[in-house]
Amino acid sequence: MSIARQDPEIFQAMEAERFRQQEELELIASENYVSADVLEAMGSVLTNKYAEGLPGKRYYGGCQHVDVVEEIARTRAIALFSGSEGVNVQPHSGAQANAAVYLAALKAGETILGLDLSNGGHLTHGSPANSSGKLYRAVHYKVDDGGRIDLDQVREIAQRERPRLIMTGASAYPRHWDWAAFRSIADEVGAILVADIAHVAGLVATGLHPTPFGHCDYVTTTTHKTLRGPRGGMAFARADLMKGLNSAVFPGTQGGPLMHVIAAKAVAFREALDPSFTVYQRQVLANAQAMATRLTERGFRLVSGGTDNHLMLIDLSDAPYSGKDAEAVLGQVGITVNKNTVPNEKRSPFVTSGIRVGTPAMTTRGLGTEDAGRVADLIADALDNREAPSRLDAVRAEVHALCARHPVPA
Ligand code: DSN
Repeated sequence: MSIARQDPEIFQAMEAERFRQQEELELIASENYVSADVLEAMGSVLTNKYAEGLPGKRYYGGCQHVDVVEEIARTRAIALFSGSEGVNVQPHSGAQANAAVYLAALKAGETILGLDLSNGGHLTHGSPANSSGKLYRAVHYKVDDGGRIDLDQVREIAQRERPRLIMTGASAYPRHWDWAAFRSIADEVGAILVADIAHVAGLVATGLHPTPFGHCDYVTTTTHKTLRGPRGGMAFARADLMKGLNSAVFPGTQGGPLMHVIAAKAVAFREALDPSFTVYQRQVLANAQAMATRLTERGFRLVSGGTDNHLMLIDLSDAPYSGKDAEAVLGQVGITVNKNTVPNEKRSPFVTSGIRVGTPAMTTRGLGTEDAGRVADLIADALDNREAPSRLDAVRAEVHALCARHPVPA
């Protein structure tokens, strides 16, 4: 690597990050490890190319090869999600995909109804801090006391507020989405229905989570969470809505597409079409079940009492420490999680009363259900002994040994 000689500061930071990823147990639910092939595509000469427009209709010359790449990416994305009709693979992120859908579907000031941020929703689903909450009038539904989406409440809010668009999907929701029920609510009030499946895309693609296709007008996702591709996004739409969506991506919200990332998306989609990807996703779910069971046995309360997907939320509202404290303690023993708000949150988003734990990354490095139960014990041991340095040292040693037995694949 010539960066090592030419730019040692950057090289050292990159190597330190490589080491961190190898030495620590990654339980952030939205992260994963890509394959060497995906990395190779991202580090390719395709980054040199401007290709504004779509395959066959570009604003630049010399696009004949990147056209092939983008066409393959689109074809594979459609093949991956049964029932999908059209896709734009250019969004640089999930946030960009959502911004493009809003631009395509809404006029400024129209109402969107999405899941409340502190109840597991996403900033781009109408938070006042995000353009979705500034350009549009945002109203929100919440989860019920059992931590599940209350469809009667959604219907009641929808009938009162008459949203032009209903957003579904979440950043921190451990249960299945009932898109058929949301479709009927959207139809009752004449709303457009959108699913943001960023978290569960890999599960949806493999039939292990209900699919929004056939129910939703638009579907957005990131490509780097359970889908295990490069950092990026994409947006699907019904065939008749694709022209508007394509213009909303470019020139509406983005300039030139990142062709190296689109190549990496295509490579990841090929991997996800392989039967081994379904085996992987099944293990992601089995590991989440094993962790949820063991954490509960160890006395932790999980929002909604468990999980149907790849993540769980540990509710620390009654604990003598915050989500921020828990994140820091687990960081000390080499377990990476993120603090997270929980329903009825009393603390600020910088402190929080919960942590979010997910299994996609640990499953990619080969940990199985027995390991997942043990990881839950290590989390519990660390939090229960957060003020006992020697106990934390012992947990850290076991985490390092576990990581050494399961190297990061790429
Ligand atoms: N930041 C992502 C997550 O962690 O869920 C959502 O965009």
